[in-house]
This record gives sequence, C-alpha cells and structure tokens, in this order.
Amino acid sequence: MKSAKPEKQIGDRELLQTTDLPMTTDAILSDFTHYFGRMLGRRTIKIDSPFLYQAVVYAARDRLMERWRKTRNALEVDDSRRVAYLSLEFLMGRLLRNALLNLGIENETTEALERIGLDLEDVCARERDTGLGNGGLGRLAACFLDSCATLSLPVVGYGIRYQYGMFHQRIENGYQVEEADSWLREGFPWEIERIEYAQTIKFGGRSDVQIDASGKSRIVWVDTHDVLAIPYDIPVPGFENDIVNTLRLWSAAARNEFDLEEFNAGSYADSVASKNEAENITMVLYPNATTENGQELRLRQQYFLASASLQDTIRDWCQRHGDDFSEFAAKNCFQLNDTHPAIAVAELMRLLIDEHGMDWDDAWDITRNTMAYTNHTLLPEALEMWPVSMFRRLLPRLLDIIYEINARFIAEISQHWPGDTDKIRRMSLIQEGSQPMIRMAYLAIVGSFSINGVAELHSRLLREGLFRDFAELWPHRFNNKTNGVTQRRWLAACNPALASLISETIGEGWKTNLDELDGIRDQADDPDFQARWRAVKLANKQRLATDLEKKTGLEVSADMMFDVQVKRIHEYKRQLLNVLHAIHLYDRIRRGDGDKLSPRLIIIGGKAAPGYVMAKSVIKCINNVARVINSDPAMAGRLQLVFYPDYNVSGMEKICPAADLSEQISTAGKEASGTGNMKFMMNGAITIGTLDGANVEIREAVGDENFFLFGNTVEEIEALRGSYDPQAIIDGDSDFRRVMDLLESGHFNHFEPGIFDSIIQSIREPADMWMTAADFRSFIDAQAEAGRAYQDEAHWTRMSILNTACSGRFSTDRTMRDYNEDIWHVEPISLESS
Ligand code: 26Q
Repeated sequence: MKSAKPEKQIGDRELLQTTDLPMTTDAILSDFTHYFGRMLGRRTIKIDSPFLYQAVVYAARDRLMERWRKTRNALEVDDSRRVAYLSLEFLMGRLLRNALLNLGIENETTEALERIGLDLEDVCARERDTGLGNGGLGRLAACFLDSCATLSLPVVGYGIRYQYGMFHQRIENGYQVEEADSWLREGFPWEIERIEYAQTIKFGGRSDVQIDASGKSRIVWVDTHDVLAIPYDIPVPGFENDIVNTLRLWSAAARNEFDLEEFNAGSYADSVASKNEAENITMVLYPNATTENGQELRLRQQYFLASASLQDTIRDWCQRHGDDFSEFAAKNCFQLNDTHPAIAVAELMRLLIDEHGMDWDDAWDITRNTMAYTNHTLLPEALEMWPVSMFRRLLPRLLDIIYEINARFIAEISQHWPGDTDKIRRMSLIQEGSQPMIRMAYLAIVGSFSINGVAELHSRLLREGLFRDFAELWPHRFNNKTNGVTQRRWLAACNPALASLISETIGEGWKTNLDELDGIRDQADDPDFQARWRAVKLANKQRLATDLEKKTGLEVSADMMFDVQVKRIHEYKRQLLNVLHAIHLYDRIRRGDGDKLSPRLIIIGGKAAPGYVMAKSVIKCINNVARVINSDPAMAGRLQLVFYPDYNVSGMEKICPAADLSEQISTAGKEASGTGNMKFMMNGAITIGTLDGANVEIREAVGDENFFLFGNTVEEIEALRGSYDPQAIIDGDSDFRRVMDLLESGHFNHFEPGIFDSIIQSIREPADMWMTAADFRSFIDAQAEAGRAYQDEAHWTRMSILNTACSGRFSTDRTMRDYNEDIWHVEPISLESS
C-alpha cells in the first residue's frame, strides 16, 4: 500500500494565538456584561431570563476554548494512541456548574454575579438538562468523559444529537403522561457546529460487483439514499488540569437541500419529504423498552452513529498518515457502549475493504484489534437482535459482511469443537427460524479483543451464563470493569456543604483521589464531627423537602428518615416490593403497632418506558397508595409516601445528598451494576439491598455491619425456580396476607375497580420472574432493623460517615484507570509541547 503523508498546506495558519484570558472576578464580570449586552442584545436583568445563564456560559466557554485548542494541538503533535467511546447515549445533565468547578472559577463567578445582585445557584438552575440518555448506561458515559478529561486521557465521546431527549414525565391522576423534551428550543450555548467535518452516510440500495482499473473485482454499494451527518462538539473539561476533551454529537441532515432529480420531475413535495426522512434519524431518543425493540429507525440511528464516527476517525487518520493503515490498530481503540453501536464491527470492515482497498484478513486484523465491547445487561430478552430482512433492505452491504464474518467464525468453531452442530447453532451470529435474526451481542464479541461486564458479579454471570460458549473459546478476552461515578459532580458539586466538611478535615485531595476519603474514618465516632455531619444532612433534607413541596404540593418534614428509591421503573428493580413495605407500615400504624417505628418519608421516582404497561401500572399504584397514606391523619408524623415526578440528573443532584436510606432491591442476578447505589453511598446514605450488581462490592467495601442485607442470592433464586409458590408464602405470613388483603380489597382504588389486578396477579404468579414474594419477609425484617438503627443517632451517623469513607473505589477515576490499564493502553495527554 502506498504511503502518502499529506504535507501541511501553506495557507494553514493558526489564527487564534491568544494569550490566556484572566480567571479573575473582574474579567469574568466584564465578559459577562459584554455577552449579555452586546452579543445577546439584552438590557434589563430578569432573574428568570435564559440570557443571564447564556451570558455566563459564553464567559466560561471562552476560557475553555483556548484550553480545548491546546488539547487538540497536543494530540496532533504527539500522534498518540487514542480512544473513541461510541455510545447512543450521553446523559450529561447540566454543564455550567461542572465547567466552573473544573476550570476552578466557581468562587470568582459567584462573586462576579453577586456584584450585580445575582445568585449563581439561580443562574445554574436556569439550564435545561441535556437528557440524551435513558438512565444508568447514558449517565455512566457522561461520568467516564469527566474522569478521562481529569486523568488527561485522550478519549473522544461519539454520540447522537437527538432533537428530543428523554421525555418529561407529568403525573396526572396518578398516571405517567409523557411530554416531548425540546431541550434545544432556547438554544444550546455549549455546542460548536463543525460543518467542515460532515460525513455522508449510505442507506438502502444494493451491492454490486465491479471490475476496477487493475482488473480486480470489487464490491460496491450502489443506488443508496445518502444522508449527511453533521458534527456538533461539546467541550469536556478536566478538573483543574487545563485539558479539554471533546464530545462529538452527530445530527442528520438531507444531503442536498432538494433532491434535484425528484425536483426536476416536478415532485416538489416528495423532495421536501425525503429531506424530512433524513432528518428524522436524529429526531428522538428511544426509551429502553423491550417492546420498542426491532424499530427500523433505531437501526438507522445505530448505523448512522457508527458510520459517521468511524469515518471521522479515518478522515483524521488519513490527514496525518495518508492511506498507510499499518499503525492504525496500534493507535486507535473503539469502546462500544453495549451492543447499540455494535454494527461498527461490520462498518469498519466495509470502510477498510470497500473504501480503502484493503483485503479481508488485514481489515479483520485491524477490526479485531481495535474494537472492545462493554455489556450492561443480564436479561436475555434485552439482548439486541435485528431481522435479517431489515438489514437486507437498509444495509445490504453490511449484511454481506456479517455473513462473511459468520462463515469464517463458524469454520473456527468447527475446528475447535469438531462435529458439535448444536454449538454452531447456539453461537452463530444468525439465529435461524421463520424470521432469521442477527445477534448483535455475538457480533460484538466476535469482533472485539475485549469483552467486559460492569460489576464483579455481573462479569462472572456473563462468563458462566449468557456468554459461556464464547468465554470457553476465548477466556482471555473476558474481563470485569466495575462501574463508578464522578465525585466532582456527585459529591463536590451536588453536596457543597459535605464537600467543605470533608475538605476541612482531610484536605482537597479526594477530588482527584477518592481513596483519600478513607481519612474521615477516624472521625466516625467523634461527637463534634458527627454533629456537623448531621447538620449537613439535615440542611440537604430541608432543601429537598422544599423542592418536593414545590413539585408535588405535599408538605414533608426533614425530621423523618428519608428512604429513597429513584431509578427507571422496571419489574426487575422491584419498586413493587418497596410499595408492599409501605403498605405494611401503613397497616401496622393503623393497627396501633406503629409507636416504635422511626418516622419515614418514602420517596420513589423514575420514568417508565411509554410502552411498558406493567411499569406504568406500578407508577399509578405508588401514587394511589401515597394518596391514601398521606391523607390519613393516623399517619401524620409517622409515615409519608411520595412519587418524585420527572426524575432526571438534576433531580438526583438534590436527592442523593438528602437520602438516609438507599433502596437497591433488585432480584439477585438482574441488575448488572447500578450506579445510583454508588452516588447514595458517597453522600452518606446507608444501603438496604440484595446481593446484586455492585451492591456486593459496596457491602464488601463498607462492611456488613454498615449495610442492610436481605433477599435470596443468585443461586437461591435459580434453585427456587420451578418450585416457587408465592401463594403459600403469602398464606404463611400474616403481615404479607394483610398487605395483599388491602391491595385486593380495592382499598387503594375504590373508584377505579380492577386497575391493580395485573400487579396483584404478578405477585401471586408462580412464574413471576422477579420473585417479589420470595424476598418479602427478609425485606420487611431488614427494613425493621434499619428503622431501629435510625433511632440510635450516634450509631446511624457513624454508619453514614463510614459509607462515605469507604466509597473511594466507586469513583470513575478508578474505573477509567482500570479500562486504560487492561484495555486501552493510552498515555496521558502532555500539554508541554503545545
Ligand atoms: C434498546 C433497544 C431499543 C431502544 C432502546 C434500547 C435500550 C436503551 C437503553 C436498551 C437499554 C438501555 C439502557 C440500559 C442501561 O441503562 N443499563 C444499565 O447500565 C448501567 C451502567 O452500566 C448499570 O449500572 C445498570 O445496572 C444497567 O441496568
């Protein structure tokens, strides 16, 4: 292959050779005034105006811009190995507070705004959440970016700029109502459009054999409908290290404003419609319902992201190396966030073979040495599959390539296990049947050099269960990378009072080395430190109480124990078990058996996928039970239940600092990791949980005396299947019987007969996948123990302090170091040279 290193164009000059902008209060105020008055053209300061917020963003963005340029320059000069993190979701939340914190200008900006009578808190609250994700997987990607920038790791995030992110949730008569999230409506001041890096993405058409000039036959993908991918860049600042990495989000546009052929044929309306079809690709984020599986538009999104991101990487590569790909695998790594972008395996093959003239074996070498796959689920029904027929219609050339990968893979299995046709059928990338399907997880595994789970238990269960055949074939490819969360957002920014108390005690080092939190262990029994710790928690609870009252109208007291479960609503997460406990407490208090109970506020929040009927019933059930409990005078000061509406990243920033008890109660073996559990722990909540996901490691870290454990283990749950008899469990437990009697008598749905029948049925069902009844008794007992423990103030505070103290290993800084040591092997960016 010829090597043609392009020389820098004579005309290429750095235009912007700025000196660093001052980071002082005066300079920030002056820039703010400039943007507010001269650029945005506003005169009067109205507290609710979006323009105050925007002007502050521009002042901060200027200071990011020069650091961003230096980071990019350093990367170019060093030609160092880098990582592209491919994800259909980046749940970034708000960006302003984080940018100020990482730039180290929080105090200066606060002061600058104070001078003109503004409160930074109010200004930050004006920012809309960037809700480009469903939940854990999307937020994890956002935390990863923060940690990579902070560790100076050369990692670029590639995602989709959905016009509509995660829907907003309104509660109407107890039911979830979805509203579109038009987050871009007032503009998004963080992004920079980079039209110069637009890429063309092909769909449809067919593959054709052509003979090239040298007489060789090659396959070309013809008669395609092309769509333009336009990148928008968002800066990702590291913590006080002058690094600014990039999140590049792709937006779809019609390739020509009008398709001339159709236009000339006179079908003006059709050509405008086809423009619309192109732009539809990035219109909306899909909610994670299994019922939504198999949607054609979703496959278009996945291919659009994979193709645009790979082409972008190759464009950048060729600019520096010409068409010499010999070092490509040594210098690039693509981390696949679940199977959602897994089509990248086939697309990289296509680009290398069809567009860059490589032969199959060389292309496969590169692919197999650059792709790495992270799995986030143990639910077999959540594994993505696409109908072969849809692929043939939408991505015919990619189907050819997948078939070829599969043929070669099956040859390999046959060599390894001669004559084992059952194995071939099980491991094939194609699931045969009346509707043949492509197994995207298997494509990801076969095409990757690394396959990881997201908690120790999860990774073990992947190897022993879901992916057993593959782990037997390639044991060295399988590994674990336990999730984390960034302490900059999930402690420093969201809980400033606790952050100050910690920093006063052990210094600021924990912000970049979370293991240092261990230093507050010594204070766990110190009465003075304990009192201050409690005062912070109380203030956070008061803040949340105010917010709750504003959002729901319910008046709550910060003196109660805040018992919190916030996460997506899903049967395996068992919000229902939590409701059963609430009903049990209600029943006890009504019977006059509540005098010894700790007063509790149970908070449940989360969104249900719009098509997930059972999850939506659970929301209605929570709200109905809440209405009965909260309007019963006998419950006053003892028990309240509230549904937190429209739970999102900003919601969690208020909720986790205020929680006393963290509910992590999924059926063992179903939650891959969980990350909310880590945010709560870091903020001093104590977990009540099953041995599932990262709960296992949380309990190990904090010690079993500081964790309320309950429920069947994975092995016990598996052993139960087949003989599970929930009716007998209910009949044999008088507390459980009374709870079911209340539910079944219509006590919570007097004027809405039958609406909870399916919920009741699911609890009594021997085939109940989630085994809610099996864990009822041990859950109630663990809750009682937690209630008793809460009454011993000093003991509870000690547990709380120890939870924070032991949360060090749940920082994404640790997670990213682990990825880098075992998978990525990149060097930190050095700013010296630029
Ligand atoms: C699939 C097909 C069609 C449309 C949407 C989807 C889809 C979208 C999002 C499927 C799944 C998701 C998100 C999954 C997710 O958030 N998983 C969580 O990932 C966390 C980070 O690793 C873990 O902590 C959680 O345990 C896991 O549930």
